[in-house]
Amino acid sequence: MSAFLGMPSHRPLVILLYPKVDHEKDYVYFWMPFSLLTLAKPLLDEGLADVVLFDGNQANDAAWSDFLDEHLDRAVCIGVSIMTGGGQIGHALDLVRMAKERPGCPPVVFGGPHVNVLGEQTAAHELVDAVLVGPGQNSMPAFVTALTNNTAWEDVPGLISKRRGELVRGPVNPPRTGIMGQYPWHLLDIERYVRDDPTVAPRTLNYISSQGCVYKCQFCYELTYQRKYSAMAADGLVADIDDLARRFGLNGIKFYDADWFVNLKRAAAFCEGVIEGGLDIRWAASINPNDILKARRAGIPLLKLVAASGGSRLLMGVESGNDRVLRDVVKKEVTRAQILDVARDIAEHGVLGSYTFIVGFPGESDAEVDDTYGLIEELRAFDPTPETRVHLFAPYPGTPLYDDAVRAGFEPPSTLDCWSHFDYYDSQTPWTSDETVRRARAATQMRLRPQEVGT
Ligand code: B12
Repeated sequence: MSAFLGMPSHRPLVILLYPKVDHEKDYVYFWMPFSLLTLAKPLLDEGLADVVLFDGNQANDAAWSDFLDEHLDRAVCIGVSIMTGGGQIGHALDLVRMAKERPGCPPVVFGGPHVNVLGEQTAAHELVDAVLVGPGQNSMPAFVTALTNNTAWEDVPGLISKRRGELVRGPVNPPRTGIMGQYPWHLLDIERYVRDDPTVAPRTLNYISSQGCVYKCQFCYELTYQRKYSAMAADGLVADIDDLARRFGLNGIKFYDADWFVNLKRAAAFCEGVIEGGLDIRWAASINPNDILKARRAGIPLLKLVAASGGSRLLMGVESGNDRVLRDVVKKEVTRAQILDVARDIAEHGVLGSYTFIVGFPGESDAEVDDTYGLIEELRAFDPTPETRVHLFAPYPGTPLYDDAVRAGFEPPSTLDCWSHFDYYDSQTPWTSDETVRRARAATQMRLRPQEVGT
């Protein structure tokens, strides 16, 4: 019996928790937690559980306490999503502690980007009953089934758990993700996530249409997907965006895929679908410079289609203006000259380019950093004037440059508690000077209202 006739549901309840991310000062862009929507979808679609979702970016600790009063009795587990940095791990542990202090708290399972690279270390924490490494679309339904059927956790893909002081492991959870789109929007109060984004549109919502990336940037977490890329097909994506826009009165979509343009045929078909379907939206997405070069070689008029379908902003990780750093350190597979060429092309199509850079790579010389600032100057001469944002190199666990950073003297946190307050916006590497930090901040110029900073 469902809650449909006013009767209580007899399905088990899964609590999903997205702990708060501490933003930079005045950061405005927190968005719908797709990490959890993607987990909720198969649980609901397969009728395995009812789901309630708590977003710590929208509600405080007191609200979590009320939420536990209301739901904890019925819950079979609490699923928590964590990424490294932004203080999210600290907030996760605080909220889980509050739950664990209550009688009858069900198992707490952690997943998400941090777990995907530091699963064992996370599982070792006293407040963590299990972690599920890899895409949760695969593992969460199996975990909930094991809980409700009272069967062994060891069969759950990606599982790491403690038993009598030892870590127990499930089978490998492959990095390809599968199910995406038509998310259970009713779990969120969507209106609270709509943003007036000056680079997109007054009523903009975020969206994720793919997972994984095919490039090899040596600092990037996406390498954990082992270049296995999963994406929604263009027609389903257009339909889902159309449905969202109608339901919630949206006129902007900001795609937060790692690289929205990996599949160029899909990208082109999406643009055509938006044009043919007469969707009145503006949209923004991330792109790798190589995507534009590949589209040219394939004869796909990519930027023309982007502009014609309402694409207003392209976010591109440029990383460096120095060819040695691009080639040997980042493995960006593109030269400075090619970057200037594609950026000019973007501007000529009337699309806002938003370029991000990284300074402070291990072994990077001052002259190489100067090349990056020189490139920023050149890019800012284009019309429309691009946004530029300079990040400090941050060593992310699981990436090749993390190991280089450790060899160069970076001392990583060694426990989940130590990661709790790790903040990538402060310099974390001993070779990065205050002057490097100051210069990076000064070169960050975004097209936002005063005092706002976003991505
Ligand atoms: C949106 C976003 C944000 C938002 C916050 C989230 C929000 N809701 O508002 C904002 C913009 C605030 C943000 C901030 C930061 N972010 Co961010 N962010 C993203 C982004 C672009 C999308 C996240 C998303 O929805 N992904 C889609 C979902 C489906 O993927 P997922 O989260 O990985 O979830 C899957 C699995 O991990 C797993 N899973 C996730 N949770 C759980 C939970 C359970 C229980 C289980 C079983 C499984 C599971 O299953 C999911 C489905 O497959 C990702 C990049 C990306 N495209 O993923 C980066 C990313 C998550 N961010 C990252 C980082 C590091 C940050 C920062 C901490 C640092 C920075 N410089 O950007 C900042 C902090 C800001 C600050 N200090 O000011 C990294 C995390 C790397 C890591 N090792 O943890 C990512 C992966 C970007 C990257 N490639 O480096 N971020």
